[in-house]
Amino acid sequence: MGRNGGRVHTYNTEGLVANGDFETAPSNGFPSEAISDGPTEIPSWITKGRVELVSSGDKVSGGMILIVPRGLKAVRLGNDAEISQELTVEKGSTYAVTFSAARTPPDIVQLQGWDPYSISFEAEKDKVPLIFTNTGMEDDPECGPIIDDIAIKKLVTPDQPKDNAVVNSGFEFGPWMFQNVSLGVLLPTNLDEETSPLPGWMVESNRAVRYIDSNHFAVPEGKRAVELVSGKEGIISQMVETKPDKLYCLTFSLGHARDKCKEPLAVMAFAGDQAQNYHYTPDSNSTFQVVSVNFTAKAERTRIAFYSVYYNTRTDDMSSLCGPVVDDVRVWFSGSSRNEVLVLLGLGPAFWAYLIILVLSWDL
Ligand SMILES: [Ca+2]
Repeated sequence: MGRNGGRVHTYNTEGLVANGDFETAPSNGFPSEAISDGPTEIPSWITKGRVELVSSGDKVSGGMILIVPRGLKAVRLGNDAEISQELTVEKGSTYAVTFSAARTPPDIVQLQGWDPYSISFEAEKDKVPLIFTNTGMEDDPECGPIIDDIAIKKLVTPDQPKDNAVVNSGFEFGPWMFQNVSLGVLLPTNLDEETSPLPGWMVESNRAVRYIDSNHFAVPEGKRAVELVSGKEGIISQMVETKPDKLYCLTFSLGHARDKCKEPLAVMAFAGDQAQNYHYTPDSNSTFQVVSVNFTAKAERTRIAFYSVYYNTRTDDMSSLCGPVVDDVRVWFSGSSRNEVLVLLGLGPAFWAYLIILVLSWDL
């Protein structure tokens, strides 16, 4: 780890940044419950303004007891306060930063007051500052945001398979997720079009979608999927390569995350000249169904996009946002034999491999 006196580069590539969970004790110990007047020392971080280390179990505004997602400590940023540290990265690579944030008093509309988020950036230098600033001006300085669990992951864009025009079709490539955090990660609107915490995909609306894992949610394929939690305001999309005037087939898994989300669940799917909504009506033994849409491409690139038709909430608290799950998105050239493709799709996902080989051979 470069502690032997040599100048060994330690790249931040995956996992917590230095003291990203704020559990490292300052040199003179953690401050006592009484708020000290002096600046708080937080190992590995540079602080500006009123930054406090808070502890799980502390009383926060409104008499609520603070619960920290992992470990015992987190930081609260007062008005205009800031924490920063320098990350060592690889110039030209894209990274996602995952962090948990809560507002005090906890907003009951949010899940348990805490939500993990992820944003992405392309490294323009080998050293980049990571800065969290509270730009809010609260009347009560105790109402500043609390931040915890800051992690980084270098993003890799997967190779595109020959039989599918969709990049990262199963959402398996994405931001860092903590194994024991059960809330998924919210992906807000992309800061710029070029980078996304979900390689290949864009969150192009003003509300977030949730990236979920199979440890805590029902996921149709692999270990990751996307839950559309913000109705029409949470849109994921991708531009896929197509040939104009050719017939294509879009298929995707439409599922229930098994997170007590109140039905009905439905997605609106867009592909080329098609825009249709699909209700979740699976077989009794499954948490998802496979939906297919035939469309004609109009250009060299075709936008495929999904949003939730409804604004769903969980049945247990009637306030936490949830929604339909989308996974395993595929687009392929379906030649001219539209009817034959439809018949084969009716046989279900077990025949995927067969179907794809068949379509490719038509293409030849
Ligand atoms: Ca998946």
